[in-house]
Amino acid sequence: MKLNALLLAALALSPIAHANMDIMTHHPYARATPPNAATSAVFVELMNHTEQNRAIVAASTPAAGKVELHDVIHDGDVMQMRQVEQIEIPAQGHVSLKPGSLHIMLFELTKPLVEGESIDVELTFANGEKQTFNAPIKAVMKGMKHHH
Ligand SMILES: [Cu+2]
Repeated sequence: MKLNALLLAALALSPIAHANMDIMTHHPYARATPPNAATSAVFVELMNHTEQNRAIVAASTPAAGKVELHDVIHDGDVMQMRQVEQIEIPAQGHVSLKPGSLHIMLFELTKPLVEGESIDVELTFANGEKQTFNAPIKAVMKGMKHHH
């Protein structure tokens, strides 16, 4: 705890670190798509280095005409996606957007997502702040796992 407090104090005193490291994005990627696909998804780990709970309320990307925040609910053996109003990141905590769970859903893709390229994704937070990260496009297992 003492070390943490010192570290926080050091961060707070550093204007550069403080300005840029409120929410850190780790291991972002977008799912590569076949040529005619209209949808894809973006996954990322988000770390909240502030003392306030934060929430993503919207996302956008030039690669898609429409973007929604989604979760996956398990109804017996069936996994269904549903839209969520926001994705919360607890103070000093983290949330993982990953296949079979929370994700950023892309609709109306403007072009196929080709492995090796990347897309910019802008997040809008409940407090009005915006943050952009770059997500490399990766080929991952087709669709989400519906069977176990
Ligand atoms: Cu979805």
